[in-house]
Amino acid sequence: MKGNITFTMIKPDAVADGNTGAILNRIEGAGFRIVAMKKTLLSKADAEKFYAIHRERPFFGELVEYMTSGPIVAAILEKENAVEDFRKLIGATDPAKAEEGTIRKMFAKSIAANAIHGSDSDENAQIEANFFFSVRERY
Ligand code: IDP
Repeated sequence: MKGNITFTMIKPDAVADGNTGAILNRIEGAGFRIVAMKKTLLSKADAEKFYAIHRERPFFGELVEYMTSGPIVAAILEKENAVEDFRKLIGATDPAKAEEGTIRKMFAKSIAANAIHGSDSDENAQIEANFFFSVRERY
């Protein structure tokens, strides 16, 4: 069965550039409901834990540095088929390869500073949502 929630972060470059509102507008416009949301600054330990799966990748240090370079906006989103539909809405990891009209095509600067995160599976959506939000923060 397809899950109904996904997790997103508007990444430091997009928040710093003042694109939070425009990105949230596209997310809601695509039919996602915001279940929980917060603006926060990741510590190095937070970023290392969140991206632990990429620990051995050559870009890991760069990724942690970037994700801790400024505040992010984290949110849980609800929609039928949330994970897959949200990945379509944000587009490919590398904005040069992202389709027209996707959030990364519109707002990402590079493969590293790519504006937004979206969970890649229902299981990871739950893990990532639980990393940031308690049950009492979800409405
Ligand atoms: P995804 O965010 O589209 O799921 P992943 O492969 O899971 O892509 O990579 C996680 C994040 O790591 C990307 O969103 C991007 O910020 C960063 N990243 C991925 N590949 C590279 C790279 O080759 N150089 C620098 N950063 C990268």
